[in-house]
Amino acid sequence: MENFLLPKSLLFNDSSKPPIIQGIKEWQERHKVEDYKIGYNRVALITGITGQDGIYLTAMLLSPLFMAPFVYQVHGIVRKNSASLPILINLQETLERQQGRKVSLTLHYGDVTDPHFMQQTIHSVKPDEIYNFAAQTHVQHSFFMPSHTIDVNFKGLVNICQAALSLSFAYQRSVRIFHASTSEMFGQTTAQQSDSLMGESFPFNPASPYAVSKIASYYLVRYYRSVYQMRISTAISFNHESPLRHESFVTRKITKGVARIKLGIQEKLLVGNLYAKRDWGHARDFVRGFWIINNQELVKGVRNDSGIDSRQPFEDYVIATSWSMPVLDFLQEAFKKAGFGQLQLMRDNGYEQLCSGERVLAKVDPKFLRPGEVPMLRGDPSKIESELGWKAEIQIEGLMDEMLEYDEQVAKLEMLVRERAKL
Ligand code: F7E
Repeated sequence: MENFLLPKSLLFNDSSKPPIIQGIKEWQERHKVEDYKIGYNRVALITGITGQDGIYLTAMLLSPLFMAPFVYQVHGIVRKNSASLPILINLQETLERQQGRKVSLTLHYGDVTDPHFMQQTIHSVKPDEIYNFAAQTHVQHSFFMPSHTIDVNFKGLVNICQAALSLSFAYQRSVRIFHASTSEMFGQTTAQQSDSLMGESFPFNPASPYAVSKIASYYLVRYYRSVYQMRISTAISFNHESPLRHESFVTRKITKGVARIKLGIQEKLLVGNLYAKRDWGHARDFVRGFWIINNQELVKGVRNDSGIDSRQPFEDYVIATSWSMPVLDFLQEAFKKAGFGQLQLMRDNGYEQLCSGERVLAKVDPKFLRPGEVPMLRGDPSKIESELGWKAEIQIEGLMDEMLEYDEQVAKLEMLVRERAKL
């Protein structure tokens, strides 16, 4: 039971090792590159470590068979009231049991919005790599909390960059910084654009305070890179999900709801816009891409079988699967996989509802409709595929299966707890 909260995809083993990391080892042997030139012992600082991406990246960096020849010490910034901390602790204990030794994970309690805290933490940890995931990431919440969204998402990054800059002046240490950007920056497309895949040069047209905050941060990354030659870059990530996705996002809300409805502990799902299309990938694939982007000069050197050219400015990359699906299809497919038949879409009081025979399984509730919606997002990952050798390995089918299986286990546990409470 103690491994219960950890999805299968969270365990990174040798057999799933990406060719590029294997390639680094072979390249190093062929060119007799010594460890100290690349720095195989790395210190990583992850902000937002208890979120989905923070947990997946921690699991990856602390899996030595997967990451070899790199050995990581991971530091994470945690807000005092983070609800996902038990999953991270469970991960740490599981890795330590598997590896038969302590893994190096240190948590720092604080917040990226506090410049003093960030300065002090970055100067004491002296990271080689920073991954900035700390953000108010919920698009709908950003309509109700625009100032908070812009504070966390933009000022948080300013504080990180200023602290990293002062570290580099004080100790002549350059830190690589990865910042998480988003496809929401592309926003609403025109009729002519609506069929195009969205690549790095696709125009921005934000439709929420969240998207605006991320566009400001995107330009901040470019500013630090061009003015201070910082090794900072960003991934324009399309939606990425997993069993650890928070249930306020639509895929997890659906898989969790479907599992609970199947077991009879929930009557129906209340959802918003069923026609928005999203390019849904797996968080496990995305964190692999984040590491590759943050090590892009090394990865390019290995792929070209040349040296490492650290004078090249860092670049930004889109990460996506290039395949998209409407929310309605995800919803119907999830119910079908859970064994519900005769699915049909009906209307009640002007809103859609999904029924199985007579039974209403899901219903549109206007409170989940957004003041500004992004109807369609589909990314073009060709630049990261051709330049850095990244490719999505898990498709939507595998993602949905894993999420449904996990949520069925969670729902069974919930039933057990309810039964015990009755005793
Ligand atoms: O919504 C529609 C909703 O909240 C997806 C974040 O990681 O990805 C995520 O943002 C779509 C939208 O994700 C419900 O209107 C329908 O069209 O799962 P979501 P998101 O807004 O796309 C981007 C790339 C980010 O960067 C963000 O940080 O689904 N939808 N019914 C619903 N959405 C929610 N949340 N709940 C519903 O009931």
